[in-house]
Amino acid sequence: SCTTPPPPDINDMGDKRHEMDRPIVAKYNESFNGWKRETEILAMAKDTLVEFCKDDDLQPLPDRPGHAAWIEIGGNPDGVFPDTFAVRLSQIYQDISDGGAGGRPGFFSYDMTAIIAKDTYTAAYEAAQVATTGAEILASEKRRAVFALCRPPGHHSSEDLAGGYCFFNNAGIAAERLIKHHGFGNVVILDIDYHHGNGTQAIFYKRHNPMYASIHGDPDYPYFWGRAEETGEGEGKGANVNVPLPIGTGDDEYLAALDALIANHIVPYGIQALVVSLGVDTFGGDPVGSFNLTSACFERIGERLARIGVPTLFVMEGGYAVSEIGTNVTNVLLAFERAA
Ligand code: OKP
Ligand code: ZN
Repeated sequence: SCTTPPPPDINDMGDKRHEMDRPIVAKYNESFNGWKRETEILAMAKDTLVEFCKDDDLQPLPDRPGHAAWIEIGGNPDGVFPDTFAVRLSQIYQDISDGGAGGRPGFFSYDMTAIIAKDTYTAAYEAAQVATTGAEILASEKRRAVFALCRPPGHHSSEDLAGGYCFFNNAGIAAERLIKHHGFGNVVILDIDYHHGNGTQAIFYKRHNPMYASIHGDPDYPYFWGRAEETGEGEGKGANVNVPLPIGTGDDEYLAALDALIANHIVPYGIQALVVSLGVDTFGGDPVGSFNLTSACFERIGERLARIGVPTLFVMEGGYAVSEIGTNVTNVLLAFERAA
């Protein structure tokens, strides 16, 4: 059955971000191919923000409807959400200005779960900044791994569409940073959130670098994306890999699928850096996801990611079993460090 949890309280997170400035949880001294064997945990690292990714294709649209613009045209100040989605438009309507208070937000979103409240833009922007900072630290300080603790998440958002609690594609922006600013070839965005990252797939569908690879529940949200037949287009052909697994999937089947994905696609691709879209809503007790992974399984996942053997940026996505989310995330990271 489908229970809808309350959306993440973005304004609350905004208030807490200053208290969570960059705790470093683990350090190792040995080196890894000249890279520091150290995972740095970033949480809304406001004081260390680096310039936002300048690449045109990943910039948020300047006229994406914000909260202030919504109020100006008579929208409800409690939150921006559409009453119409501008799908299958005739050529006559190609501009956001054709929508009123209910129509404009529908031009840049595809569902009702990416509501924009007063401080949403700031929170989403800073989450993208945290991911970018993570990419910077990974590359310029040559870390073995960095964890960017981003909320709101990003993988359902493409360049110009918000949805699924996502506004800016944090992992995509970070991957682009590694490629365009640090010269990485063959970056893989491995999406282990329970849900298919349709936004990330869309952004990179026609590109060979980065590869997008996802293991996700099917059939489930976002419903119209994520089948195995979606393998990329043009230069991107073969660099999009979807592994849909049935509702109820447990540890053994999940790990077998992950092993196969790594061995058959990620290693042969010639991976040079890994960006993990780290959702832990695959956990059995998660109220939104419907897999059955145990907390111990997240350690097995961390070990496998470490054995890929490349610089790794973890970017937080989903995870809604609030009392277990900390254990499940740190299980991935600590097992990664032990195996690295
Ligand atoms: C965001 B992320 C449940 C509906 C849930 C939205 C899910 C967004 C998940 N019946 N709809 O990938 O964790
Ligand atoms: Zn998810």
